[in-house]
Amino acid sequence: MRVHFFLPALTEATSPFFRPIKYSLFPPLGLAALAAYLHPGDEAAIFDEHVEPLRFDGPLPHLVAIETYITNARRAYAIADHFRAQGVYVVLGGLHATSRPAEAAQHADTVFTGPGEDTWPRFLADFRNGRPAPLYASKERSLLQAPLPRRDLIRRSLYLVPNSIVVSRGCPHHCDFCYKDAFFAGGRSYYTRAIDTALAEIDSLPGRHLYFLDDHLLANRSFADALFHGMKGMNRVWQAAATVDSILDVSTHPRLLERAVQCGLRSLFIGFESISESNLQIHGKRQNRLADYTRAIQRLHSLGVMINASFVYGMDDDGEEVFSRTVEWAIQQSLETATFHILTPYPGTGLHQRLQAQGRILHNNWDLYDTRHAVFQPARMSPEQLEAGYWRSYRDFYRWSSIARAALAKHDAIPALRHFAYSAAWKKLEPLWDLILRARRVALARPALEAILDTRRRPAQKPAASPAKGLQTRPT
Ligand code: B12
Ligand code: SF4
Repeated sequence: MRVHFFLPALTEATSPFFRPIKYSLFPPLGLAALAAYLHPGDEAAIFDEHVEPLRFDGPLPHLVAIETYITNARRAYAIADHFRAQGVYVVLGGLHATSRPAEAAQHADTVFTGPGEDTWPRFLADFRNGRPAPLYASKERSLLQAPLPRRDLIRRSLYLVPNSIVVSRGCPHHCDFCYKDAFFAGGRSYYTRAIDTALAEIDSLPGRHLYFLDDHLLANRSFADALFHGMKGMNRVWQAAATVDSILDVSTHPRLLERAVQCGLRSLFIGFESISESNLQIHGKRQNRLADYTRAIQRLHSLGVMINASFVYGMDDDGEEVFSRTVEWAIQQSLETATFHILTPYPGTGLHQRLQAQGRILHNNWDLYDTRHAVFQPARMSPEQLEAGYWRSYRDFYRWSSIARAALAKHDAIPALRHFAYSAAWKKLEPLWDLILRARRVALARPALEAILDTRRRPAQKPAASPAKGLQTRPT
């Protein structure tokens, strides 16, 4: 059987004028995970439109499987229609198909909702027997028996970070704007791989650099502890994501963070989301307490871990002042990089239900649900003000003078230099990234990334800035 997997791109990623580096970071891991369920005699190929134009010549596949996100849904449907018109069996899955199965069904022979580890092998058996169903809804969630992704189908040279990896799925928290509760509805919404398999996968990856795409790598502290224990001595440098409270939590495994650093943690993505306590409460971000922010940042910095901070604009407590306040706060906290997002009500989320009930959703043009457009009516400003403030934040945070101020706030030469180099490399060198991508030479930048990540002042031997006992946060 010949199976073709597609990750369609949103329009911006294929622009002939400018290619942002962020679309050439990670390979389509979800599709590689699905390909692992095929028989050895099957012929499989993965096509990622973010990194190369799709070609529709060559022998027709027997089966086409397409991953949908909200922003690539329109393109996914066009590709699906193209193959169906030629009689090819087409299936759609992923986040958007999960939240809009009826919409996806207009372009597919079969639609999948939720993660694919339980439904996809069932479908394959049904398909081979000539009895595929129109809908497969995931209910039994586990990674314990899941095979490792078919990385042999990924062209590593086209990605800056080919070693992306997920060792868990979902997250134990319930922020109302997050994709998570909608995607994992109907079953468990947080689970991990077996430690041995996770370590075997890590060990199989060439090079030094890893990027864990897990929503919250520290969510299960025993799992994380065993993982970091096993990674010791592997000589890796890695990046990941975690929540504010997990940085300060010393209730169990009090030296978890130190262990993470020992085995290569160099930068962490943290969803601060807002510096308004009221916003955090409205959106169910209970694991974030404003009072903890500075201590969490200081703890990470004292261990030599850089922070990629994420902020969301347009929550109900946000007025026009939110942009300058947030950017100024981020600079003063010496945050290395920041991503700003416009609050986006993905279908199926609690946020979407609330805004819809309030009549505040402006349209369903999924192309614009890209966290850069205001697709709803904000409470305290106009959609135009929200979009303008969003773009201004990027300009203000990544000005040379801001980068220098944030770096110098470290009061230490090596971390300040690393901060400067890392931050400038992401945002100030975008035209250079564009050239590198066009020349298909992105892999050449990998050693530089590893070197910047690994340049750090070693933390002192004594426990670095551990939170005071009386100020412990909740367990995750
Ligand atoms: C890595 C990543 C990216 C990468 C690359 C994506 C890639 N190469 O796969 C980059 C940087 C390019 C990216 C870009 C964007 N992303 Co992004 N990204 C992620 C992230 C962090 C991890 C995805 C991942 O690899 N997961 C692990 C794999 C194993 O799981 P998976 O891909 O979901 O696949 C499983 C299932 O979905 C299912 N499945 C998927 N497809 C199919 C198909 C079939 C047939 C079947 C049976 C099953 C199935 O089975 C797979 C195995 O279980 C997610 C967050 C998350 N945790 O999902 C956000 C996320 C997907 N991104 C998001 C967004 C908003 C964006 C951007 C719009 C951001 C921006 N402003 O630019 C862009 C647009 C992307 C686009 N093409 O439209 C949102 C999507 C919201 C939504 N409802 O669609 C997420 C959920 C982040 C968030 N919390 O909001 N992203
Ligand atoms: S902590 Fe992050 S991943 Fe978890 S529900 Fe909240 S936004 Fe989603």
